[in-house]
Amino acid sequence: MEDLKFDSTKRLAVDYVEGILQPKPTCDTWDQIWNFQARPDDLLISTYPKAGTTWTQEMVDLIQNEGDVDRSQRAPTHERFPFIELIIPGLESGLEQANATPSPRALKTHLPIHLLPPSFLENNCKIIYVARNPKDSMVSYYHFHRMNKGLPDPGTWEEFFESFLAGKVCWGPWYDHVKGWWDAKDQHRILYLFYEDMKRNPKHEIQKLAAFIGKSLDDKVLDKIVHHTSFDVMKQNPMANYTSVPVEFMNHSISPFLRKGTVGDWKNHFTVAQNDRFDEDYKQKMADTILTSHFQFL
Ligand code: PPS
Repeated sequence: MEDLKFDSTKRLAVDYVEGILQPKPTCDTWDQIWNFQARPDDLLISTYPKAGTTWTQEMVDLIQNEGDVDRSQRAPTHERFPFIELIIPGLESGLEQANATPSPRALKTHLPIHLLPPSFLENNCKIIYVARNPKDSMVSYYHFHRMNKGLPDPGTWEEFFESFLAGKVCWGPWYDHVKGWWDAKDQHRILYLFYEDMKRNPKHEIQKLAAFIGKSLDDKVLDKIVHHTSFDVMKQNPMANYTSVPVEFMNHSISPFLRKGTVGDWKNHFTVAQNDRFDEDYKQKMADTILTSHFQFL
């Protein structure tokens, strides 16, 4: 870690790429990210931050490896799935990692669809998108900012609440993100899943993922994958819980990466006034989509 250029006592600065807030190193490398060359057999997992990306990655890896748990523990999540737009000075970038990975690759992004490198859609890559209800996403993102030096200081909960509603958080407004990917899903090979469905019936969602990936798995393997991707088991798995990331970057004693893993934790954070304000704003921003019927949190 000696040649690390990232000063972990400070947080990364942020800037904008086409109106979307991003960590500054991502903005500075934007041309390369935009020109990233996807390969036709790439599988991309795309989410707004904190939607259940890591959970889905673990499911996908175990599906691809037919439930082989030892194989899924070959490396931490962030090495098994290069995060294409993640640039941390002094560390191997997501682009470098992806370019060095042999096919077939499984990759991660949080980019809104209009910032997705065009080669993914040009190559008709399979894409898995996961959405989580915005109230729980906001709460999870707040705690993640607290423990992760790669993101700005979130300020108080009240301040972060306002930033989230204004879309002034990294990767931009939740609303445009989920709607943009939803609108694209029928024109491209996009499987659109929901965190709440994964909680309610993980086996069913794993079956959907397996069918999309093109793997036929027997019931015993499916049950094994359900078990190994449960919150409690993943929380203890150092290859899936981000504890392999140096504490200078992610401090799990402030807030663990696998924090609660529940639906409805927003009720422990939102005041009545915040909830009213959120619902009013949500109604306006989501008036033009049927996607709202999937978020039963109100
Ligand atoms: S990131 O940083 O954007 O990639 O984070 P992401 O993985 O998308 O989201 C982290 C939240 O997902 C929860 N999580 C899970 N929930 C249920 N079951 C399992 N197995 C699981 N694994 C991760 C994780 O706890 C974060 O949510 P919160 O609400 O903060 O607990």
